[in-house]
Amino acid sequence: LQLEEELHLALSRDNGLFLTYQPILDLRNGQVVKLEALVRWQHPQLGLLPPDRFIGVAEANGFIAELDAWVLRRACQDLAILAGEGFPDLRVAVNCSALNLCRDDLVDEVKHTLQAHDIHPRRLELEVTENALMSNVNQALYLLECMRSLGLCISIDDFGTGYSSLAYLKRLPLDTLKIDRSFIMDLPGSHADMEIVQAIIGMAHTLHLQVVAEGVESREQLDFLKSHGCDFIQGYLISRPQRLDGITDFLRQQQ
Ligand code: G
Ligand code: G
Ligand code: MN
Ligand code: NA
Repeated sequence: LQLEEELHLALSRDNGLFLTYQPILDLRNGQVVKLEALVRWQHPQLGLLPPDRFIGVAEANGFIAELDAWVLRRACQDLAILAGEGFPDLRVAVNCSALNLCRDDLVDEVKHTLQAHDIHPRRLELEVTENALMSNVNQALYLLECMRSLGLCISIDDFGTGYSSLAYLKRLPLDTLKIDRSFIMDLPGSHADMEIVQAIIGMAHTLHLQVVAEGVESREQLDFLKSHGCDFIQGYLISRPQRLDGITDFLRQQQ
């Protein structure tokens, strides 16, 4: 079988794909307030595959909508489990492929999935990359307005690596901006990155966006980000992405 056939089978049989979650920490109170869902594929021969190995395959073969729908359903199931485990306010952010932004049934799908699992829309967030938003601003604007009226929050992901126009960024109904890991990596040694990160935080706050720094691996990075007003951090310093049971253990230890 070709990789795309195996992936489609894994998806339709719900066999082999699973979600990991990475905590996002609020720097103001030191609490984990949100998790990012990151999909993985345990392939029978190839072993554990990261999304970079198969998201593109799903996109190229016409079933990325199915894959992201699977992720959404699983994330909603897990949100219900988390509430039952004593974390009713914890939120989950899921990644949304650029291709899905063009689907006119996306809003209905999100709405129905939330309803089916009895999840408050406030607990779900969509992460969309900068380029996905900017490649069709009018479409993105319409979709985000719909999502916003459902009650979802929207993040702009991998910020700084794409080609955002500030004029558009100002118009889009976004809640959160995630600074790409590449700008965080060399903090606090790189003078250029220190300036860039400060500028992004300032700009985001001017636009009334909250800021997440991605890929935080050291205490020095945390301290720098905190002292420059960054709102949230995500990265190996806090936790690697883990399966739900690992994450619930982690959350209990944090309490
Ligand atoms: O977990 P990892 O760092 O390997 O993820 C790499 C990239 O894969 C992430 O930046 C993210 O954009 C993408 N990704 C992870 N999970 C999903 C998902 O469920 N759907 C989509 N469309 N992309 C995902
Ligand atoms: O959606 P996005 O492309 O931003 O996904 C984040 C990716 O970054 C995931 O693949 C995740 O595994 C990875 N990641 C998360 N935290 C860290 C970190 O601290 N260091 C590194 N190198 N990668 C990270
Ligand atoms: Mn992301
Ligand atoms: Na990112």
